[in-house]
Amino acid sequence: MKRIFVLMILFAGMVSLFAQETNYDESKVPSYKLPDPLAFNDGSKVTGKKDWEKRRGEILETFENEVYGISPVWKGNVTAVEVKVNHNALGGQAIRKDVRLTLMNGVKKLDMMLLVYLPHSQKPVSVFLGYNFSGNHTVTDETDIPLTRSWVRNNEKLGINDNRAKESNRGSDSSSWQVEEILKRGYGLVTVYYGDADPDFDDGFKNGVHSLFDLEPNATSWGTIAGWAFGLSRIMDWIETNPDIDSKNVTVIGHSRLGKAALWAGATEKRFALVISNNSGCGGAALSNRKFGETVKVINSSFPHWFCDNFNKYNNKEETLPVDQHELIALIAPRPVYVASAEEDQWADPKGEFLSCVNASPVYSILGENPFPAKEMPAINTPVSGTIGYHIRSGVHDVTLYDWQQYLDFADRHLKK
Ligand code: GTR
Repeated sequence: MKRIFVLMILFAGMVSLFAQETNYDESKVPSYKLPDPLAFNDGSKVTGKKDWEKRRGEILETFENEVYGISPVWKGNVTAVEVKVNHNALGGQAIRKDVRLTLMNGVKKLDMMLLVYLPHSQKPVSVFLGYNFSGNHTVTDETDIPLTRSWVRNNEKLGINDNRAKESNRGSDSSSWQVEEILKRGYGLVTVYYGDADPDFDDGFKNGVHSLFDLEPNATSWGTIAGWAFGLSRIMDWIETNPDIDSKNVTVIGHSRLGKAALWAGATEKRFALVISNNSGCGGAALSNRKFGETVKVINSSFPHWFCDNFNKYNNKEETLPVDQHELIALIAPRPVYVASAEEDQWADPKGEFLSCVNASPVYSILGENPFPAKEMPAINTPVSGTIGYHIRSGVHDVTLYDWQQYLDFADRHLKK
């Protein structure tokens, strides 16, 4: 009884925290001045392409120290075992591989199970690489994809109440993946359950990829988003050794919290040729300075493990942030990046996501890339693109066939196939 009471008070506290702080009114967005990606920390200007690498280093370091934390340098190795190969997957449309990747750092090791779908092709294929939310077995309804053995979030809709994946969950997330469409367009897919890389709960930065290192936690310790990004880099290590995949044309993609991870992976790992952020919102593509929808304080309170502890300094003080999220996109330049919003996903601040593209554009221009062509939000379901692409789709927080069609078109325009 006492516990229920405490829980009720906690819940009421959370509701009032969110109620007080969530702004959905454009007229209440404070006036703000964004940090200039083309000005060095000492105030001097980036005058051309030659200055960019140095300025990029400054921005990256600030994001590491103040937002996502510092990921350790990887000196370990990655080995892979093809646990199962089916040349006749999805009714003959694809080759499917279940690959166990083992990350080893001295005696410490971590397994990640990859689900790989490749079109039948005479040459190495360009792939989309991204984490899934509920296990590889939820990506298609093939009955022999191993169920994840990792911790999964309890989910009433999926009937999960013991943090374990269930047979009945097979295919439950297939609409987010559109595997047939991807294959039809000549691309492959590499996906892995995000909890294999780092389980999504606060354990003081210890489990998942964190367990591969002996690091004392401090204010700049890498959070879970950085951990997920690190996992994507290790998958890239394996991709580079795989003759079936064109490692120079890998797109990293993620939805929501995993969109934040995809952007940070794209920023920290230049081997990713193209980056896609689907509805990534606060701490992803959305500008923090707008304080619209989810804010820095709210995200740090709900998900203390996603960012480094220093990020808490900016709770309700976004205007003091030395970086904002347009600079996260700028870190990906000159590589192509696509940001997608959804009209009913106001929590993720679609306009803030759009404005990040607008404000990252000068960096693309100075590097000789096509500028972002819009200054005002485009109409619903009307993509705009230069080397940065953007759309706002009708509907809710999700990844849909429409989103995938835009990503595939964008990849066709920017990648070599
Ligand atoms: C929400 C969170 C968002 C977003 C989302 C998701 O609860 O506030 O930042 O990441 O989860 O990942 O689905």
